[in-house]
Amino acid sequence: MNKGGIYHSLKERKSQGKRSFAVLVDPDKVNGKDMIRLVELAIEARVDYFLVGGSLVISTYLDDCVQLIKSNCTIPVILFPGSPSQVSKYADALLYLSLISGRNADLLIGQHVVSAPFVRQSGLEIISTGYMVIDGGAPTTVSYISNATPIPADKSEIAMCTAMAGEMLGMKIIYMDAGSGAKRPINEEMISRVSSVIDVPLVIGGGILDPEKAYLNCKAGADLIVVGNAIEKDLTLLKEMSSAIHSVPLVV
Ligand code: 1GP
Repeated sequence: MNKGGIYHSLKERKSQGKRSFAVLVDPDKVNGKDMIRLVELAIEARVDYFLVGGSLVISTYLDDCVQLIKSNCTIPVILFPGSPSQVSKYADALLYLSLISGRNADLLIGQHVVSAPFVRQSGLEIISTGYMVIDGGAPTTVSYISNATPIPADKSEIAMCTAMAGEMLGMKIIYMDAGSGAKRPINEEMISRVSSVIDVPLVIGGGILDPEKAYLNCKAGADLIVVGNAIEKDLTLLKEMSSAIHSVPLVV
């Protein structure tokens, strides 16, 4: 895929009113055999993207994991790094995350400054991402590690203003995350209100366990749904999840 191609594809799908589905893979949690099975099922289910990363990737498997996916399918691989070390030149793109819901300068810009030469050298397509952590009912790894207070789930106004600010600062996508394994995924009211005030693609993830929830999130305005844990536990969900997301009526 051309440089810029992933973002272009996301924007294109959005402009056609299509919703997209990404499966999140944590390189620490999958072995090679499981990965190949996951890729086979993802092809069958017409998954749109793989996201690879995690808050605490402690393995050296990142390159291997990305290469394994790339050598078995054409589904684009986007890095979702939990730390600046999670860069693999074998991926197609990288979400360059700035934690705009927090007030931790290091995660807003500090780590970016340190990793900038390395990230640029990777040659990856860089997608600047306004990353917003929303309270999912339990402290998640991301909120603990980032030492940042999530946006309360019932404060849609804060989420709206944060997303607007991110877009006006030039971020190409907004990612609202209740955190991996969240007890409560992001509610539709917040998704709908945030999506109504931004034009860039809106990514939603964290604690989505069933196809119905994914469908409702999309109807509320999510452009890209990210699911990790639920798929890890039950691979058969892939197909249903994907069909639900892709069956949402087109909105242009
Ligand atoms: C977390 O949005 C992702 O960053 C996915 O969360 O693992 O709960 O699906 P889950």
